[in-house]
Amino acid sequence: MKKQPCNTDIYCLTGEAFSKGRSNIEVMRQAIEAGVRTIQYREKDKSRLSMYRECVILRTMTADAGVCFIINDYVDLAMAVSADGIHVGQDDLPVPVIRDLTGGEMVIGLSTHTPDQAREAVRLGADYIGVGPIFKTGTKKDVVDPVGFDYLDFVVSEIDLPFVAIGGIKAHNAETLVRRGAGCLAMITEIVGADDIGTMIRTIRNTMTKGRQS
Ligand code: 3NM
Repeated sequence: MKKQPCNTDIYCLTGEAFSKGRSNIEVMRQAIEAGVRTIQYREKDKSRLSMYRECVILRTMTADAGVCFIINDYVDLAMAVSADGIHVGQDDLPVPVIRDLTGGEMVIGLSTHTPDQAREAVRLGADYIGVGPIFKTGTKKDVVDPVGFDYLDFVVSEIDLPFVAIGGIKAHNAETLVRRGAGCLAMITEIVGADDIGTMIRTIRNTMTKGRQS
């Protein structure tokens, strides 16, 4: 059965360059231990072989823990390690082509930044969308300008697809996003760059809970 990557509170992406010297494996081990249920492997500058080797290990860790494992960009890598899903951007292979390549069970996520892109994601049959960057972020190269709350509000009210908010999300702004209807928040630097990953995840969870209650 297809996994539901956005059916959780925190969607954690790798980013070894921001991980304070720790490996992706170590950081994700701590995130899984702290209860994160969706992980995306995202590395832009590593060799395909080292990405494959890391993903083999992460696939075992995530499968053992029942965690959803998504791979960014590389359809072949996602298929090679039997990931639960693949996440692509606007300039990648079209969603229906990826669907043909990967077959029925692979979840397909698409990054979107405008209302037109969100509507197109629905039409193309994406399983979920990324909505961002909500705030300014230095983590992604060639990132578009922040979309702010307008685009988030549009998706909450108009788009009938699971989504994950992304871009510059921190413990201190998580509450506001949840209050506006974003149930699932994706983060790189706030989590992988934290001195104590478990404590950071608990802090984010607490602020998200406040957002849900207000
Ligand atoms: N995608 P951080 S923003 C990978 O808007 C990514 O589609 C974005 O990193 C988008 O949590 C982004 O450190 C970077 O800001 C998120």
